[in-house]
Amino acid sequence: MRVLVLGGDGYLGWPTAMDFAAKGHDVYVIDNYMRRNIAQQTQSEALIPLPNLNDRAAIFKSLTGKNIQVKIGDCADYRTMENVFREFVPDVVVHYAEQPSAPYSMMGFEQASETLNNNLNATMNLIWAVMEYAPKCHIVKLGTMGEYGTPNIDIEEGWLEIEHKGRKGKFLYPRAAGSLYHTTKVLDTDLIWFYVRTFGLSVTDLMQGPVYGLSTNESDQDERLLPNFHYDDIFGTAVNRFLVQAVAGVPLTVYGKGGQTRGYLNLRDTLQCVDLAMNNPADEGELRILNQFTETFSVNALAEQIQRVGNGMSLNVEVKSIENPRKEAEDHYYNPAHSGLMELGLEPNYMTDEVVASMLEQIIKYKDNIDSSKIMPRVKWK
Ligand code: USQ
Repeated sequence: MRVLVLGGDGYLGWPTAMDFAAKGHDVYVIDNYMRRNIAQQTQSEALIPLPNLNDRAAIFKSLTGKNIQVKIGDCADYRTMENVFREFVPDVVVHYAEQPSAPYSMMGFEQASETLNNNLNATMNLIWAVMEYAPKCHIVKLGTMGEYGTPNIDIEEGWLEIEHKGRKGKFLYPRAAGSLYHTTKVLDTDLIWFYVRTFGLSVTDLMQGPVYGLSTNESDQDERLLPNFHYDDIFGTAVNRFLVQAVAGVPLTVYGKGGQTRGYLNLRDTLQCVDLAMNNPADEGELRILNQFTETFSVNALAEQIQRVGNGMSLNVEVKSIENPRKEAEDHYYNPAHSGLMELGLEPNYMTDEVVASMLEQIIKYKDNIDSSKIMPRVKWK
C-alpha cells in the first residue's frame, strides 16, 4: 500500500514509517521538526541525540535496502499538504502531525495558540487534501484516551447509546479533556466527524493512552534508528520518565496522590494497532473509534513496579509524591472498554517485570546522557 505518515519524525511516527517500509509498503513521511524545535527551546532534548529525518531514512535504507521518502514541511500549511498529495496519492494516511505535549500546551498563550493552530490546521488540511486528491483514502488518525477524561461511568469505544425521554440515539461519547492539548484532539474529532458524515470519508480514530518503550524490530538493529525517547517534563510520558529517574537515582515523581489511572501500551503495540487499523479499514462514511491501550495502571502502581524491578537490579529506587502541577482527579473511577483492537487481532506486549527490566537495561547504556535538571515539572495548570 501507499502509506503517508504525517509527523514521521516523532516518537511514534518514525517507528511506524520503518515498520511499514520493512513490510514492503511504499512509505512517504512528512514532518516540520516542531517537536525537535520545541525540545531545543525548552531544554527538553531527548535522551539519545538522533540523526535528522533524511539521515535516518538513509541509514534505514543502507541497512534494509528499503526506501522511505522524506519531506520536511508543515502539514498546517495547505499548499504543502496539497503538494504532498499531488506527488504521492496515498491509500492510507497515518496522522501523527500534532503537538503532543499536554504540559507545553499549558505553558502560556503562545504555546496554547501554537498547539491549537498546528493541530487543528493539520487535521483540516488533511481532510481537504483527501477530499480533493484521494477521496478513497483511509485516514488513520491518532486521537487520545485523554479526550474522555475520567468520567464516573464506564468509557465506551467512541460512541454512547443514550435514552432520553423515551427515545434513543447514538452520540459521540462525552469528552472532557484535562489540557489544551487534549482539547485540540476533542476538536479534531468533531471536525472529522462533520466531514465523515457529510462527505463520506473513511476514518479510524485511535484513542491512544500513554505509550512507553524504545525497542522495535527495526530500531533494535542500529541505535541511530531509535525513537526520540524523552524523559523531561514536557515530552516525557509517565513510564518513560520513571524508568530514567530510576536509572538516574532520582526519586520517581508521583504527582499528588498517584491514584490517576490511565490505559498504557508498549510502543510495539502502537505499531501493531496502526497496522491492524490499516489492514482493516473503516467503511466509507464511517468514523470508527477504537480505544488503543492494553492495560490500565495507576501512577502509584507504575512507580511501585518500576521500583521493585529496579531494586532487583541494584538501582536503589525511591518513590516520592510531589505537588501535582496539573489539575486532574487523583483518585477516580476508570473502566474504559478496549475490545475493538483485540477483535482485530492485537496480541499485547504487557508490561511484565521482564519488559521493565529490559527497558531499564537499555536506558542504563545511556546513563551518562541523563540531565537530572530536566526532570522536575516546570509547567503548572493555573
Ligand atoms: N504523571 C506523574 N508523574 C510524572 C508524569 C506524569 O504522576 O512524572 C501522571 C500525570 O499527572 C497523569 C499521568 O501520569 O495523571 C499520565 O501522564 P503522561 O505525562 O504520561 O501523559 P499525558 O500528559 O496524558 O499525555 C501523554 C502523551 C499524549 C497522549 C496521552 C495519552 O504526551 O500525547 O495523548 O499521553 S492519554 O494520557 O491517555 O491522554
